[in-house]
Amino acid sequence: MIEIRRRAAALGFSATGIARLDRNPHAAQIDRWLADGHAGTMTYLHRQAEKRKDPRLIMPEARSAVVTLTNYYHRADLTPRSDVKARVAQYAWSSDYHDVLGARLEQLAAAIRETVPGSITRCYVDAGPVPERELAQLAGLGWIGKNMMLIHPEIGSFTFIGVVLTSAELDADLPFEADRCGTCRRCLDACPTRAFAGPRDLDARS
Ligand code: B12
Repeated sequence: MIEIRRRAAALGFSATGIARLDRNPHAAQIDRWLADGHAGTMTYLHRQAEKRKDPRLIMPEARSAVVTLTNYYHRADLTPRSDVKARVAQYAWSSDYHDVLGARLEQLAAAIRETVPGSITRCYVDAGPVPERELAQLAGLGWIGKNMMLIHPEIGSFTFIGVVLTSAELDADLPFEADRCGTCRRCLDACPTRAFAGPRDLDARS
């Protein structure tokens, strides 16, 4: 839907794609990850599992997901310095993204309702039971790297994902099928807490 993409770009989203809502094709990965205890103390992830495995359960009227990326890369000098004891991740350098993107997503949701009269919408950024990376890959926005990050081919992985679920039947984008990580494993080896049990398998207890 060209109009929805145009409105999303005007609102400042870095990229936008559309996915049809279906059962999560990687539902088994969620079960395995939880069974291995890799969610640690995040017990809410166990409670939300059924909805992550089938996002249609979140909002029964929903047919499509409009998925947005927002670039938060700050182009800073990231060379490790011996005089610095602790570093703050770049995603936390700006105002709380839940507030900033939540408000922007509400504006996009209004544009969707305007474009498809009678449709209903619900916005999510990080806090809900939505499989956000999965939906972003299905919406053609990038591939899921070995560090589990959604990687956009041009913007990279320093992005927040925001999702509007809607009852509107929108034309979906093609999923991003390629896995561009190949044999590279630099992210796995660089992880300072050795948190990866393997590719696409982060143990949050590490
Ligand atoms: C719980 C959580 C965490 C936990 C656990 C992280 C994890 N790897 O699961 C902790 C606290 C550690 C964490 C850390 C971070 N998080 Co976090 N987190 C979440 C949250 C709330 C749920 C993720 C979840 O369900 N994990 C369980 C796993 C099993 O599911 P999954 O990550 O979606 O992975 C799916 C794919 O890997 C897929 N899959 C598996 N194999 C394959 C193979 C192929 C070929 C394909 C296509 C798919 C596929 O199956 C999985 C299930 O669907 C999401 C928001 C959301 N609602 O989804 C944000 C989210 C994933 N986090 C985000 C961010 C920014 C971060 C950090 C970078 C923050 C920071 N700097 O510290 C780190 C990155 C850590 C990492 N490498 O994953 C962003 C990621 C954006 C992006 N570009 O990917 C999200 C989407 C929030 C947002 N709205 O922007 N996070």
